[in-house]
Amino acid sequence: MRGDRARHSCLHRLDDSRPDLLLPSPPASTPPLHPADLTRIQVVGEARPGLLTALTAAFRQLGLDVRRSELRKDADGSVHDVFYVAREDDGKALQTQSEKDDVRKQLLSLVRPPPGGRSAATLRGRPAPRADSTGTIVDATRQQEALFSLMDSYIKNDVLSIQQSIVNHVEYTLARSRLRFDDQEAYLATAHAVRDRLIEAWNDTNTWFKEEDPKRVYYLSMEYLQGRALLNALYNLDLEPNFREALLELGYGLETVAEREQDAALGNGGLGRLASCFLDSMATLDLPAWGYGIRYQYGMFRQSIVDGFQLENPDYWLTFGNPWEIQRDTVSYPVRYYGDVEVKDEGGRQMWHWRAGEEVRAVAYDNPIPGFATPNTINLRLWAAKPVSGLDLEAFNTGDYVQAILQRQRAETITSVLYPDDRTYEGKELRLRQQYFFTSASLQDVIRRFKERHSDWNEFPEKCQFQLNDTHPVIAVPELMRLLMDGEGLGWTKSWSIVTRVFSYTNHTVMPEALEAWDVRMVEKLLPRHMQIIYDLNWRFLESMKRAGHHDEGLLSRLSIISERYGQKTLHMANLACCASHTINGVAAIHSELIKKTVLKDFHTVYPEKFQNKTNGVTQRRWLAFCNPMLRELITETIGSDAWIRDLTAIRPLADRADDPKLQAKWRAIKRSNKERLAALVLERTGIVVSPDALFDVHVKRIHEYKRQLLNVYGVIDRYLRIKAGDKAVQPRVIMFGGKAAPGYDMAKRIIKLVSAVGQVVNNDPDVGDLLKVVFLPDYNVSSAEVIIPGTELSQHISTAGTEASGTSNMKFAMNGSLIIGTLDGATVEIAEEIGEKNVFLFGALADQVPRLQAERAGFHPSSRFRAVLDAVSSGRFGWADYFRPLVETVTGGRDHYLVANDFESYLEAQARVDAAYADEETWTRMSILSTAGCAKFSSDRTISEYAEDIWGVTPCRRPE
Ligand code: NBG
Repeated sequence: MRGDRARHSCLHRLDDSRPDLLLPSPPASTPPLHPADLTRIQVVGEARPGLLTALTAAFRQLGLDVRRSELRKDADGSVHDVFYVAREDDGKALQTQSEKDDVRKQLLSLVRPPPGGRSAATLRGRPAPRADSTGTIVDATRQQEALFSLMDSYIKNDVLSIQQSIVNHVEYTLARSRLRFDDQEAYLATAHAVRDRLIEAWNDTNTWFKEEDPKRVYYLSMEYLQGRALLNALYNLDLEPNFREALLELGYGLETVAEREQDAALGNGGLGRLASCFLDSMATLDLPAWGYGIRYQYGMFRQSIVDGFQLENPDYWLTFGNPWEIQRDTVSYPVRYYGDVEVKDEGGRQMWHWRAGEEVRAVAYDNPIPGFATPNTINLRLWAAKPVSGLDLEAFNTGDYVQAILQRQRAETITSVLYPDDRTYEGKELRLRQQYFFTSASLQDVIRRFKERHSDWNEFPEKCQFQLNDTHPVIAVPELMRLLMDGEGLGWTKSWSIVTRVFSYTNHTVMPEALEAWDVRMVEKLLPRHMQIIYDLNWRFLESMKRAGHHDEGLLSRLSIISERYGQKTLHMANLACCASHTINGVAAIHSELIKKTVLKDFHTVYPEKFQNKTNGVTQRRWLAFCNPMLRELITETIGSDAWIRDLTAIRPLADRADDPKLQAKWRAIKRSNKERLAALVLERTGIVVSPDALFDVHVKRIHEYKRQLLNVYGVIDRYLRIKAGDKAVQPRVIMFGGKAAPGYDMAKRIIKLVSAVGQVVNNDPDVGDLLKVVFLPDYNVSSAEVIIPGTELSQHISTAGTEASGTSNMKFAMNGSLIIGTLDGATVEIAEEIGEKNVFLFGALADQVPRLQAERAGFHPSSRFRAVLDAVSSGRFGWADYFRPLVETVTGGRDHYLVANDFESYLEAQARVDAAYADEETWTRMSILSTAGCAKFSSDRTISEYAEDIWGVTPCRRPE
């Protein structure tokens, strides 16, 4: 049961001055039972993977403590297992017949008859007489067995057992002395101890899925922004208190140890983090789901700020090894590139043979993803590229041995680095190689799994669904066609009918430049067979459109998967996705409507029924319950239940208490304490001292013009100018920025420099003091977000309306009681609906006004305040006037595509409302409580349930506990 603390004893300190010198002592609270008090249960049945864990779980559920077991597996595939059990509570054996029947029934449901054809296992409790080996129960009372140990059940989770796991890993995994290990080693050993427990759950879940063979969903994503795993796993497995205590007694703080973990940053931003939240929800909801992706050796670059400029440092996150993954050398598939295609007549049928020019192997690395309050742990399978085994003798024989080795090594570069551009698309061959690499390996893996149980391909769509996370994995479409036709020998029609029933596509942006498109010549060279399939597919698709009555040439050419301009052909992945997918979705209501009118308009014309909305969500576990433990306790105490951690709709009643002064006081105290933690982070990362008395105003996300960090910094300058002009009545504020700029994104980098330069001036101006501080927090990532978000009072989501598909940090901030200043864009629209517009500081042009305002911007006259801000920048008040010139020019002279000047006045006015509200503690706290209470909709559990129901048609598959 959750929350049940296992009994424990501990490792004693021999000498307090040497906290690392430890000696085990026997468990205190396990009374040594006389064997006569035990019941002997014998199980005879067919051996199968997971049987033992299922049996031990069943014992646990029945309240029976297995004190000893003897396990035997025979060559004929049968097991003869004997368990000696006692009641957990009073230690007595099974007393009544009905108790025994219960146990018998439960265990029998898990056992199949042994292969020899004998009847199913018979189970009887004491005091049945000991029987022969036919599988009946033997009375243990007459057995004189003094010493016994528990073997082959789940690893125990009492504090002592945990300590032993940790110390064992120090010695046997890390090969360090158990008497001396540092924080880093403590982390690694702890992680391994958790991993052992995860693997049990993960193995059993996979076995269960295999046995049940449900319809499964596979999430295909180039990015996963997992962040740290340790605390999340401990909370999800309900092991946090015992691990905390175990470590404490060993002399280590859980938080300190957890801090040593490197973020797994295999993603750029929102899209990758969404994939990670989805995995958490899929596991928690018991869905038979797996994630597939790439095991990059270098994740998202680490950002440092030197003299106000962004520097990119490589993130070689695997330096100290990664305890969370399981390398599976035996799970590997060939992935091929280049070469040519030959067509042969085979039995009157044309068969295509791709003679590839290069082959690499995709090797699986499995990452267990535990669900919360469920025994299920699902899998994130990431692929790494390795050279093919076996030597290319020809190359080696030509004499250039070293060159031949280097050539082989090239394979590994495929998965070496994550592309750090989140939106701008560059047609780099390596990226297409990556996309093909992971989708091909994933499809081969799924097909292998399918074929283990099935031979009828018609069943494939009933067993396998694939979600395409943006256009990145869309090359999976022709790859599945190829695998079915060239690999499995299916015809075109049948293959296409399968393909169109298994894929669905999520669009994450309306920016046309982010929709991937490839130079056909490049694809032809890299994947010649796929390009053939795409040509064929496109021709058939356009013919089908004509048959369906679409004859408009313009429409047909816009639908075409391949376009041609000035003799150059381009392959449009979004078109391919739309034509093959049974469902297409946007990620917030406004976004799903917009794509129908803009980037996917033509597909909406021809396939209106394919379009859906699935508003994004975030996992309230990582993003509220775990990163904000004090607020978790307060919420639970206030509404009298922690059910909201599993079902966020249960948080709604919190709203009824928003005016309660006692709750408000506690609410404020928690925010205060989280602000202090954030202030400490600011000091550590920037050397800037900020006062927790000021309003903490935060703008963290990727730096992008459409996200309008420029609007914020111009607002900061206006505030500074007002203070300088003598307006000292302003609300003291700390304004923090954070986020990475794509390395080649010049404007974004200039914005970072401008923030730093403004901070330099403002923070050192004695006229300003604590009235205003401006901070650029370097290296924003998942784990810093876990500190920043709980400590924030106001967060900014101020993209030009219609440009942010959804946003997900808006949800995280609101959950943590941060108020939002924002435009009616992305999911902020729905957040405002849920928590009430008057509890959100909304401003700016609406999405449907934006196109007109953009068209009219040549005639727009900015306000005098806006002009004063630009003058300050241009005149060099913050230095670097030349470097900042493009930042001024981009919002003047009729350019200002993102309407910074247009929205400026309205933004300042909203900020003035913020100041006024903040001055009234009660109003502010009330709004803050209502923000948290209003977030029920924004759990990724809700989002994933909708995908499961409306798109994938998959249902939960929970393994028995
Ligand atoms: C991003 C959007 C966000 C959205 C996330 C997750 C890309 C291409 N898109 O608004 O910009 O929240 O996807 O859907 O990264």
